[in-house]
Amino acid sequence: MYIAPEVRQALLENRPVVALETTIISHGMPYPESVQTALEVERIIRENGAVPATIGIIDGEPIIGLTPAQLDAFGTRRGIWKVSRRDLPIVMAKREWGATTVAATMILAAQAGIRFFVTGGIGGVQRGWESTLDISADLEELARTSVCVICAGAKYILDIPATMEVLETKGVPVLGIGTDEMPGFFVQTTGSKVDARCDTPEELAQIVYTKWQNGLDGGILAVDPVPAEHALDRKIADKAIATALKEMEEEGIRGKDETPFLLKRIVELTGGESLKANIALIENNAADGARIAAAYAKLANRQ
Ligand code: PSU
Ligand code: MN
Repeated sequence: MYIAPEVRQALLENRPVVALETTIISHGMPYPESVQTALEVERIIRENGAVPATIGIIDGEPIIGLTPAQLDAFGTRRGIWKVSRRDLPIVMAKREWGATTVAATMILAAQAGIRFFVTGGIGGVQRGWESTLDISADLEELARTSVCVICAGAKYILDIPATMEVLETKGVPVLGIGTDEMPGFFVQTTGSKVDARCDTPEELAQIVYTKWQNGLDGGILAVDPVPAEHALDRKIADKAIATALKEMEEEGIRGKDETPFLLKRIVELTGGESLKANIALIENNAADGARIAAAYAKLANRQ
């Protein structure tokens, strides 16, 4: 593992650091918006008092804190693996390039000593899980790895009530950032309640700190709805999603290819509106994540 000097220094001095993933760059958004957004998100994290550390695997080596040139390569290079927990040893041993999902980014962040991680949305329980058992590895990782993930919820095309049940079973607190409801990625609400609402970064950081301070290992999910002015119109979203799901079925797309396929088709079918929502929500999450990490550092450094 290679940790960029700026990130290493911040960790040594117990200053706030926020991890970022690369799957969203390589498989979640079109180029060049993918890389432009990645750079903007890093800027917002700095502006709000933390050091950004985008994580990816280059020639088999996990890199904690990619340079702008490396970020660009994650947007343009072909054949980059989408890496979740099970893929990590394969990509590392084969010395391949890997874009890390929420699960893999959590693992590498925790190994580097980073406790906060900002992304767009997490994977969850897919509809039809009763027959396919398609449940994102992101949920299992939240159960076992002590990182707080700040995002805009999970796509509401997933089975959200089932996703919330899995999070409950696995003991993952779901904290609403200024909201009582689980947001649905590019829409603001899903009808499922969060476990607690937090109206300030300090309030949220206090719960995170209390969990880990008391031996309750494992992840925490902090969710903030997409800003209202960028939320997708539900009717337009529903129509695009129905079409994309039908095409996915017809083309026989399965497993790890599902989420990238759906995200790409929904961008096309909404005439780019879902991409605008995706960019707005991750930028919003970046500000939250940096502030929460900074509030946590204050608590942790008191001792
Ligand atoms: N959901 C989104 N955008 C994304 C992803 C999920 O709205 O970019 C990415 C994340 O990297 C997440 C992964 O960890 O997809 C989940 O993939 P799967 O559903 O195959 O577990
Ligand atoms: Mn899946």
